[in-house]
Amino acid sequence: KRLNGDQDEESPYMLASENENGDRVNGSNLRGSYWEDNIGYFLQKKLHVWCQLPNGQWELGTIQSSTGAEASVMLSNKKVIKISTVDLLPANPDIVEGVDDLVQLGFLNEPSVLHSLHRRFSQDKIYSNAGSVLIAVNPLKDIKQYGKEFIEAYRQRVINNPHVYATTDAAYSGMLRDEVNQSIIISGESGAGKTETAKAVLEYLTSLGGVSGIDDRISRANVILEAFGNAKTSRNNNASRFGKLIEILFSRTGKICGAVIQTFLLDKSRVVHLVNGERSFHVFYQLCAGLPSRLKEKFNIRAASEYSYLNHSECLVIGGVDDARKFNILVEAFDTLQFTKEDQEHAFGLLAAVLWIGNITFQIIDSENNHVEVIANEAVANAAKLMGCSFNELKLVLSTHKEQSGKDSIAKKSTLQQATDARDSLAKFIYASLFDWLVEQINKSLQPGREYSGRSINILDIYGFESFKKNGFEQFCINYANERLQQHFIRHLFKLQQEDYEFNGVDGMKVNFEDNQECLNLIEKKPLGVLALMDEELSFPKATDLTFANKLKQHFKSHPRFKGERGRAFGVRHYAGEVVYDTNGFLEKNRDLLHSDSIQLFSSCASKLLKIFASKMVNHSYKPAGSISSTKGVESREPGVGTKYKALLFELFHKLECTSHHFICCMRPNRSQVCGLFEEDLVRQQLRYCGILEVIRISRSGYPIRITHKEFAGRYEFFLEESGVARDPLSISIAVLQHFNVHPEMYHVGYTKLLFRTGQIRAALEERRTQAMQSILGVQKHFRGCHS
Ligand code: AD9
Ligand code: MG
Repeated sequence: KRLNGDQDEESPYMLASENENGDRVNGSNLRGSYWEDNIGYFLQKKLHVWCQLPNGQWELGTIQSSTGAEASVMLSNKKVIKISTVDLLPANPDIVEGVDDLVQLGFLNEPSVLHSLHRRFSQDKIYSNAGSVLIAVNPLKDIKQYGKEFIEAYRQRVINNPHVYATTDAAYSGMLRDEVNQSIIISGESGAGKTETAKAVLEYLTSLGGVSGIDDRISRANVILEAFGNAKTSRNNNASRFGKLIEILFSRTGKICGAVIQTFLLDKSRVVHLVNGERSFHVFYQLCAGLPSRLKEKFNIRAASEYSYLNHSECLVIGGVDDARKFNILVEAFDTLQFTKEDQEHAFGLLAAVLWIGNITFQIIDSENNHVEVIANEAVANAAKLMGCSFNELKLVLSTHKEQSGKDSIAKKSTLQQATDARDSLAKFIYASLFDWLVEQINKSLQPGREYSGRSINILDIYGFESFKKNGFEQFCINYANERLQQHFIRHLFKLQQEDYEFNGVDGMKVNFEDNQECLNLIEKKPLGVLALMDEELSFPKATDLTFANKLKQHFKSHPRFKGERGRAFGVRHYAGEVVYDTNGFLEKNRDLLHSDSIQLFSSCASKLLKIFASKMVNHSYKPAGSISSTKGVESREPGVGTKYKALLFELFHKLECTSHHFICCMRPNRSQVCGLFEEDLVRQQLRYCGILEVIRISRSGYPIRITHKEFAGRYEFFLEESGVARDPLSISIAVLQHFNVHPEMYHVGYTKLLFRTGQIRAALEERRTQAMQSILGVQKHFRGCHS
């Protein structure tokens, strides 16, 4: 019935949808009262119901008898149980189950949505629409629904099922039609399939063709970024360790003519420290396995197992991945993007330098003061050679540090901890600078020419929400970025929509959604938020991770999103679950200090790239976090990494604000990264925190398509016989709708916008418009032909 859009007075489906308006996610408020009126109908028609068992799981059953507050229900295994009607929810008939758009579910409740997704997943239908949001459940296997033929079918609209290609096509068509830039925003926890989805988006867009091979260059750029920016974690064999926004630029004719890639906070600590069972960035293993022997000899490259930065996690290979082959693909990508062979060699040389730096060790020379010196071995020699400095220069930088004494700085011998930190900082700096340099070079190669029209599609793919046994500064930053993304999602799908409805005089569009603003306040509020307190510690020389943790506990002891833990730990109740962070290393990572003598060393190195990196530091007048700087006489402290990251995230989401949004929610089907397994509790958790039921509810009861009168009138006024007569856009919009006899039920006329219940009217108008344009062009061509 619902599918047809008409409603039967007697049908319980109508009662359900009416009752549900404004109900909680799992529909718990509706349960009792709903059954008072409808249980007889279910009993008589033997309709399915959902029963919540004591373990929280929902199972299908049919009501056998009822005493009002209690019912006897036969489950699918023929077992009959007695259950309170509070634990029952109406189920949808089989024909409605597994619908493409969850908005079409007659009964909207959590078990129905979950069951529908599960059923679709078992049939390899991993994509479903939830109103304007595309849900993608990671299949963890090749579902054979990608590639040229599928792209063409979606492009020609031969297939209309939900798919990442359909969403991308909607973005592309929207950009051309409305001349508004678009964003495809991909969310989901680690391992949910964001990066693969982003690749499918790119595949679709690049298939549209590009100016002078730019499409191929964009695809290959992704190969480089993945090699240098992804790694195996315990949750994902190809986990992104950086966030990226790719902006695809288009020409007037809708062809790709360039791209801009922006990256966010690389997890560079991974270069020097790995958790057991995880790997460093893929490129290191690819280099060791695939470098041609001439370069292997030149850089003294050995097997990955010989490098301390790689071997300490006891995980050197990923099942099914051929690192040597991947290295060849990487080199092909470098070639396509026009990196010179010389630059490629420089980059590989620096990777080798990082590996050798990791093998540098120290020995104690003064046990009283714990002072150390570098052990002179092949590691120092190789590292110095690859960096283009002398053995002694490198030794000196690693075993001494400068301390400020009044206006002077004095060189002091380092302790083992100081020397190890200096060594690791050097390695992290080289790697992170190399990554930034690569992105810069890639962007140069993707720069558009004069054909760029100003139109673009953004693709956002960041690292997903993470919660490991041990979580550090990196997880804190990653989860903070995901909180920001979640707020953007909530803002666009709920807050702005509701404001729009209110402003345009549509009542009753309130849905309850879980707002994560409170958690964002905990992290980013000034002067009292975790980031601000972390920066405050930069000014206390005696501050430690423990004093920082204690400060947090003192300030946030009654904050609903904060949880004090023992010792150095603290917990945050994130939108996607609670995470306990160990503050060990927080202050040092927030400071991210690079000693001035290291910068000096880089400037004097023969390596071309190191020289470039050092000059960047000098040109950007690098100031260590926490140091006092003065602008126009006002003194302030240099912010730490966390605060700078916050500014970057603000800038990113601000940039996306003025674009038209397309959300894709990726979901992890199980915890074991295996195909075919759908763990309902895990998917339920993701459905809840993404607010999918609320998204469906607002889409179902509302007007998901909203166009300003100005835009609508501008595009369709020409259909009117008396077009061109000076009239306000609102009157023109109404006249157009009346001209086509659109049923008033299908739309709402707001103060600034027209609001539509479905996209059909817009699509039909567009089709008419295209036909009209084609016939005008045809006539013009005909006359031009006659003329010549
Ligand atoms: V993280 O936040 O970067 O840790 P992602 O990006 O969400 O994470 P990713 O795209 O890397 O997850 O997917 C994880 C793995 O799932 C991939 O390596 C594939 O093996 C698998 N995957 C994901 N999407 C698909 C798909 N559409 N088809 C087949 C897929 N396999
Ligand atoms: Mg990823």
